[in-house]
Amino acid sequence: MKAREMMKMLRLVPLAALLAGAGLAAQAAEKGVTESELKYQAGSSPLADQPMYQATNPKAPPMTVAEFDKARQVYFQRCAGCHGVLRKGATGKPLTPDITLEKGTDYLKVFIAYGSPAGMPNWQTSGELTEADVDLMARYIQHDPPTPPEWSMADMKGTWKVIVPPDQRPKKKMNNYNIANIFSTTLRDAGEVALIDGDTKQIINIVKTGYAVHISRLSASGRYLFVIGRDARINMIDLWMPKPDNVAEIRIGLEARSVDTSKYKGYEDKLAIAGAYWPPQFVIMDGDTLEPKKIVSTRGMTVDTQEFHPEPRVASIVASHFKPEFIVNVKETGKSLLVDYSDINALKMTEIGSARYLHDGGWDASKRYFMVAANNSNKIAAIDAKDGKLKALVEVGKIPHPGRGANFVHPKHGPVWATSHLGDETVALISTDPKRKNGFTMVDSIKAQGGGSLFIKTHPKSKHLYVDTPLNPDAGVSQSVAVFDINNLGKGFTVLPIAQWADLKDDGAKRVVQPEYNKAGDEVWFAVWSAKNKESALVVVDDKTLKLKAVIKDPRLITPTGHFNVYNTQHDVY
Ligand code: DHE
Repeated sequence: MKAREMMKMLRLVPLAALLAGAGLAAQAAEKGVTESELKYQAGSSPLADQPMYQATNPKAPPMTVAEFDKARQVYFQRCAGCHGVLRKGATGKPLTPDITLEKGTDYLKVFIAYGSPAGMPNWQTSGELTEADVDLMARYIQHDPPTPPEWSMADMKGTWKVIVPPDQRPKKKMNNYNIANIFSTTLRDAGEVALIDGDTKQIINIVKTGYAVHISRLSASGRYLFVIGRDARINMIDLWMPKPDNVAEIRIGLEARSVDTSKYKGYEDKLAIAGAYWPPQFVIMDGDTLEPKKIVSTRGMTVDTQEFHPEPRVASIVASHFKPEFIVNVKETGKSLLVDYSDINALKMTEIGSARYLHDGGWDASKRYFMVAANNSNKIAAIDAKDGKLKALVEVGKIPHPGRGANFVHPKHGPVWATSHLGDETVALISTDPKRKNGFTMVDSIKAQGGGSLFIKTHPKSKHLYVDTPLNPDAGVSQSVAVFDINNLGKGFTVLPIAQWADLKDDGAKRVVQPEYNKAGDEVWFAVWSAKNKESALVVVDDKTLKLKAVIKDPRLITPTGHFNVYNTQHDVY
């Protein structure tokens, strides 16, 4: 390794980390980001278990097959989330051999061991990887990246199961549940969802779903619940059954996060759509059975530098209320695809470029504008679903992360849509009134508890705005939630000690995550999320009094994260 380059690099590594082998938290603080933020993107990928061919680069340090295999697994468990499956870079830097060979093993080892101020975790000094692992990884990334297999129509059909065919399903609702107020709660590390009766707070059923299940969405009618796991498995649950359960399932790829269903008049419950992280593609399915109908690749050119990207992951997907269209937001290319599903054999797509990397988002109150976070650009793109155009690209705080965001009427600015941020403590309010002079600009930015926020929520019947901070490194902040009075935002916020109210027996992380209203809009539910071997709970708050209303505990509630009220999710109420 060139001495000058090594010296330059060492200056980048925080001194404290080099001297003391500082923990992830200390280094994260020096980098101005939270510890959890560093880890957030680096969640384990199900691709670690896929067979892949070893690609040997003769210029790279040699590796045995066993070493290559081990390194590949570590890569997909720890690194692929930021650096990409093919190492072309995403929130992390590209790590293709043209770059890594030039750097050499010693240089790469220092980076992996100690991290970098740009956000790379210090894998060795934090104790997550051994010195031998670091050496292995430094050699691995100098070889050509192995490519996971594609996932074709035949692969999809091979995993497709219609557990209860449509003609054998109930003809009417066969239970006494108030379906509109059921909550589907993600039990992340159990690979299940809990269906909870929002009225009685009793668990109706625990349904087996995909690995590290991610989100739930509803069919237009509210009868079917669609759940997608990180392993790209979709489960379709019929809420009309005496005990709601799976009626169909399919794997649409090897890794995924998003699913939705057709909502436009005349197409209710007709189609479903899911987007994959790998392979980079989306698939349109039959809304009754999940039979795959059409696969579309998202590989293509990036919005800004207009370079080919081989693995643009599909982030959020939403169904338009204005046209028979799905809005498919593609991360690495920074493009929103308006997919006209009225004739899937002559598929028409409008491509709207905005900024990288598109992630999550939600409708404004009129449901005309889809507000999607371009989290690496610190911007929100407003996609006009009626005119099929980019309405605006609004500069907000650091790493916006809205979930679906929050809509309310601001006393001075009128209708606004709000997002909180992973990277700072602010909440950005964007005017969504196209008639106002400052429409589609950030009209205010208020301060909540801190960075590490993932979700924000309000309800048309509520005067409160809730902001979570589950990834804040301070336990006092990650275990509580901030509540604002939307008629008096300047007054500051009240802190609700949600985790303390849960009164859990273990000393788990107790991260308070994702406020979600009940149908009536008078209760707010929170997950108190601890590791899978620790007790977790759901906490229900009375929205009027901000007092504790109920704690739902059950040994089956393992790692609850997101929860989705049927009515609010079905009708995009947030
Ligand atoms: Fe999520 C939504 C991707 C980590 C809980 N998450 C989404 C969406 C995407 C996404 C693309 C939007 C789907 C849509 O609207 O169609 N999430 C990712 C990741 O790539 C990331 C960063 C890392 C990973 O490995 O998965 C990630 N997400 C997390 C978590 O760590 C969370 C907190 C816990 C968990 O269950 O894994 C988490 N993500 C959620 C939730 C939503 C979500 C609860 C739905 C929010 C909503 O209100 O709709």
